[in-house]
Amino acid sequence: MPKNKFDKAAFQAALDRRWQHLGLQNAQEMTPFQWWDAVSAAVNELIPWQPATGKQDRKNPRHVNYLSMEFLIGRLTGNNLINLGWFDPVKKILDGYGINLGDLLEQEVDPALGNGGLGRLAACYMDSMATVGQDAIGYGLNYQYGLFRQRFASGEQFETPDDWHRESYPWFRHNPSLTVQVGLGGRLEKNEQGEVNWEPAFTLNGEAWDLPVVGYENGITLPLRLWQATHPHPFDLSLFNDGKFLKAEQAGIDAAKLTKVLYPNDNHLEGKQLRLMQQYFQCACSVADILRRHHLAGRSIHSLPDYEVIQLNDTHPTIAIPEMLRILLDEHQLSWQEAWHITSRTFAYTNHTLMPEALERWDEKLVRTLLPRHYAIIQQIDREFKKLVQAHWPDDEEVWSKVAVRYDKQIRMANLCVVCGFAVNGVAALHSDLVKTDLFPEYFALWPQKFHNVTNGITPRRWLKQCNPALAKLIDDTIGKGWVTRLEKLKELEPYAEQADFCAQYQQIKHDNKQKLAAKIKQLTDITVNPEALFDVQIKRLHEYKRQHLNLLHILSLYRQLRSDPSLDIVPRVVLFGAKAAPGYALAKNIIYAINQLAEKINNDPKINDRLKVVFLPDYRVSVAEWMIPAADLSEQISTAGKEASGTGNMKLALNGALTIGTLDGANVEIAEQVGEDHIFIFGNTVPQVKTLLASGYKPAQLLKKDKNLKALLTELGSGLYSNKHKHAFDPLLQSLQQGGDPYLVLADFAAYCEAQQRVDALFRRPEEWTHSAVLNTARVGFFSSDRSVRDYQQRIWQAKR
Ligand code: 26Q
Repeated sequence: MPKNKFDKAAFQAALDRRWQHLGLQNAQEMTPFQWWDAVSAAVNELIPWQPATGKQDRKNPRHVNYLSMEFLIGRLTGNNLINLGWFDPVKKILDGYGINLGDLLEQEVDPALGNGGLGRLAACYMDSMATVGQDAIGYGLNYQYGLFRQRFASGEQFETPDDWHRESYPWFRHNPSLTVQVGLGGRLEKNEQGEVNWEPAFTLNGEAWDLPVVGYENGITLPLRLWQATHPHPFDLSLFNDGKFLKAEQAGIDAAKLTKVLYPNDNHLEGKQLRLMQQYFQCACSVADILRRHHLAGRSIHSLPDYEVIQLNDTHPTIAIPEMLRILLDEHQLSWQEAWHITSRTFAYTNHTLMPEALERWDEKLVRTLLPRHYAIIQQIDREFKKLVQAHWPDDEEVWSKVAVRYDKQIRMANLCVVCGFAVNGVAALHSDLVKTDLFPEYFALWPQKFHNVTNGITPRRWLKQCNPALAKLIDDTIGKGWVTRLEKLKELEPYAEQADFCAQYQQIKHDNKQKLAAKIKQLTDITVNPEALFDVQIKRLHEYKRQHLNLLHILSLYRQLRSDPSLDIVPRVVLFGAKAAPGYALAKNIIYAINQLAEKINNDPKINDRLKVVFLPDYRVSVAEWMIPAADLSEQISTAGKEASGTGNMKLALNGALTIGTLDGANVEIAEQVGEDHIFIFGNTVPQVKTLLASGYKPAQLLKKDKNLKALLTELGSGLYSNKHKHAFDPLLQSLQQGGDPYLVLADFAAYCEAQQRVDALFRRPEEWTHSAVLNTARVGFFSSDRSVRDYQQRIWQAKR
């Protein structure tokens, strides 16, 4: 039973106030967008904004502060209605006005306050913390522009700003009493007592804008607090009086710049000053807010780690650590030992990547200029830590060069996290092992007990109940509704995989979902696809390590086979892509261009008929994922082994009954364990094989000499056939695979990938067997619920004995 009773009269009154406020005569005069706005605002008014328990108890003593530069929450209205248990009553009221709730929900612009996996994970974890009753708050930034919008022109990606209109988003609550002041720049001064004093050059305001995170039918709502930068004064009167007019006004303009735009990089760092300023702003506001709440509860600063844990979503909010030390040292006047004791028991760090180019390092000079006090504190951390390293590895410069926090005039944020935090975790079993053995072996030798694994998860509310209502209903009718909060209950579906009647219904739902997606594809791209075909889906950020170009080579290979043998019997396929490339990532953009050009050729080749279609859906985002995932037959998870920390799209697709074609990378390994090797298509070099290949001097040229077919594919790509005779159109892509040494082993895995695709083709011809496997996928991936991940965090990290 829903714990939030729906008050029909109160909802009706709140709704009426909305159209009255617009100066209309009645509700019917509202536009579809105004309807969405009115319903959302009305519901927001009625949500009891209560924390999980309101109080901390012995069983659940630590409050979680989830710090992340990204929260990719997706549309909120439908999700909140479902979690409140109000979807059906609201639908009924709207039916009375002739308004379709489903259509109304399509009016919402996705709040795209994240890039990809890491941001979406933060959103799933907020949903799960609210649902399992973990008291928590999410801290992030309220960007004016979310991740850029993508469109294609002549096959190329173009970006436009994503103004999602945060100023009129109906789910926000702004609380001016929580405004925080944040200093930046300036210098350190010593006072008469010899104490250091930081005199910032300027100060900004951080305003708190809260979004409700509604637990599933349990009466709990947690805040997601997004900080927005504003200027404390319209302009600086003292500068104005000094005659520095322009400078006086500049301060106000600059302040708002800070939370203007989300950096569009994913698994790649950009050492820009503005990014560091964003990070510090987010951390300073959040730490101040955590301490404000702690003091308000009347607790001693020394008890902070008993009540609060700060979970860092990757290294992006690392500067919160020296910020905490600074406040304890300079404002609370604690000794270094006391401040360290508190801080080092409060912070925990989640690592999301092993790739060196993605590990954050900041120029010492930049940190010193922007944050002189923090720089001095980091120096001291490094000095203290050096004593420990010296004791373990006396005079070993090689070890020090790896574990130092400051080295080569750079500050290494991951090292800072490991040295200062009480816990470090990877995001899938394989990844967490590699964190210990490859990334941080010395730290692991020093502190083995700090290292953990928490395999990622996804919320079944959004990624099954909301996006695939027909399948959710079939499951409800078969095993009851308990799965929504106990996803491991899906196991009870296993026997139904043997029942023809259930499988027929399951298959019909997949078919209907494919038909709906086909209609969307037609509407968005004007391409007609056949819902009977195999829907082969790769959706994720565009990155070389994710190897969308491996998929591309397979498509090209199929196309050549179909051309040379027009009667070739292959299973009809629609290959679907969704991906954004970082605007500065030329090679990734070239891969998009190549896929689009190839698609254009294949889709318009009359000889191919309906046997192969390629569709790159533009502007991939959470709402597009919600259309694509329920309609997928095949899930492409084909990263170079060892590179994808976990992946979470792999979990969403398997849950919705897509079979995975994938490498033994990230969480694919655990998915294969859960679903069983007969129900997944595993291929390619494993982590040890990848290491051996790269160490033994892998040369793509040698491989191409032997594999004439593969060579012919590359030659055809460079022939101008797909690029209006421009032979150099795909040079970046072709060069990286050849002269560039093929660093992600695309060519090395190509043959195995094609062989696995043939296994896919063979199984899809046997629809009963395919559906049997699909049902078993749904039944066996309950482990990947983010509710389970959150409980793992509780047991291993947040509530573990200290
Ligand atoms: C860093 C510095 C400056 C600018 C941008 C960044 C930046 C931003 C975003 C660096 C990395 C990211 C995002 C990383 C990410 O999404 N990682 C993914 O996290 C998922 C959740 O754990 C995993 O499933 C994926 O495997 C991992 O790639």
